[in-house]
Amino acid sequence: MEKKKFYLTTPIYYPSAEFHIGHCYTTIIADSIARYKRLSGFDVFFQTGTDEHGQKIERKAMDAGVSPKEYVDKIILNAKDLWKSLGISYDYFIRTSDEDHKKRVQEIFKKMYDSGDIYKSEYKGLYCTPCESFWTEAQLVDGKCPDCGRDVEEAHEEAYFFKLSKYQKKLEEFYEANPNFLLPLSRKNEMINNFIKPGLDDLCVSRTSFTWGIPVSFDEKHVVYVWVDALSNYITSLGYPEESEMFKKFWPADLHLVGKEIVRFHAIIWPAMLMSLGIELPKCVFGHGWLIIDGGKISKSVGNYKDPREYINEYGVDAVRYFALREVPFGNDGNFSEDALIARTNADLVNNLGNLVNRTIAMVNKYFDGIVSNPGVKEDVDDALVVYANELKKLVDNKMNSYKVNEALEDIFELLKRANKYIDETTPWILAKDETKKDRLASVLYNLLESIRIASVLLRAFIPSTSDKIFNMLNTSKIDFESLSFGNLETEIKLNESEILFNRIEK
Ligand code: ME8
Repeated sequence: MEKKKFYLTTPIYYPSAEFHIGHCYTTIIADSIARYKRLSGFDVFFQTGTDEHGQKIERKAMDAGVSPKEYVDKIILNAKDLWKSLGISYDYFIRTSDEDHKKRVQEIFKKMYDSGDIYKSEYKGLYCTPCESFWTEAQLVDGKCPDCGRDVEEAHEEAYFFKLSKYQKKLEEFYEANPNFLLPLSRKNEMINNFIKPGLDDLCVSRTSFTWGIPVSFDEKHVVYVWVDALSNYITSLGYPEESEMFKKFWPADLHLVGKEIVRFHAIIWPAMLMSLGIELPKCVFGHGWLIIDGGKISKSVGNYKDPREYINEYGVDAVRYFALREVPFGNDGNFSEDALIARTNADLVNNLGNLVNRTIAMVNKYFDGIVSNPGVKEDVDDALVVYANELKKLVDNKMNSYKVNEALEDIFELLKRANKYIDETTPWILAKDETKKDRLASVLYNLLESIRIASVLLRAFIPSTSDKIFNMLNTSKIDFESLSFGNLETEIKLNESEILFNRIEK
């Protein structure tokens, strides 16, 4: 049977400065969803990349005394290294400076022009350069850009426009018919009530004031508006507008994961562009909240952050991944601090997971020379553990299907909590004193190992290197989704040396 496909994307980030923990946040979550989908049998295409054009980057490069391409190349090299150190398993990294992307964007622009959805006129308005966004007077907050709070500049120039207004009604109908297109639901209401219903203005989609961009193929003094260039990445990477196998197989995207500040582009402009091109819309846009430092958004331009690799080096990759995935209810804003990361690591990874694994393995070594067996001596107290472990796959699958990543992790850690409690309830060290209880003792330890294994199989999506270490200690090959029912751990095998998974972090 052919596997079901799953195509998911992160935003393509601006390589205007080095990436920070906020970029890691989206990318780690996307990575975990990609890993989870692969684990549960999907054929996954996971894409990330960089959004390289526009005046902001042109200016930064000029300030640094290098060409825009040289400027971004260096940042991208570093970003790829960061993704490597975080274990990001992307299938494709798109750069908007790629030649085939540029050619395809030109074709997309031309298609919309030929169909009459793009026309030439003159633009007058207020432009926020850092955000690459035009605003109307009414949208400003205290006279400043509503997204970043900085000054806007008056701009007017000959420009091409996209007939966004034409798609207002169609967008409303689309939202009506696809209630789960934009998640969480609070963002959908905001889009519909604050943006779509009040009316959509046509969108200025070309610029003549700078050159670092993709030229309009039939009018070369214009470059394509950076958001049209950027949004197109989700289809140019698949070969669109060519008739490619990749496009046929993976489009429409199943999930565009984005931060809440760019939901507007993904929930209005992008769908309207796709309607204009006559191709299907993505299945879901998820607009997550922000990581906040000291009450403010982490920001490249404010510079209130460290290189994320410092956290990885200090606390380990899985501590950083786990924090990003678990700390903040997905969709909400949440605080990032090293104290919070330390507290989370100590409570969950050191206490619940690490101690459980090391204690259990130590007991199997001590009482059975490391040999696993399952004589099957049951008691009522086992039920709370075994029944839950068997249900866990379904629980996690439900949570992951609605992208409640932090709740999926909570459910997995509930199994580990129960296993810790089970040690207190069954007191293996007391069973060990009574020779007649030997089979019961072996059964108790088997139940613990099996709970650890089941949790670790699911944790492969989230903290993969920790799962690998655990599988190695358990000396098991039962690590896939199909093995997720209680009783699959091999018996009569010897455990490997145990290693400490997480050290308690002292501040
Ligand atoms: O917007 N908390 O690029 P960008 C959580 N190029 N997520 C954060 C964050 C924070 N504090 N800061 C950044 C762009 N992010 C465009 C996108 S897509 C066609 C074009 C994440 O470099 C979050 O995903 O400004 C946010 O949407 C994205 O980085 C913005 O990255």
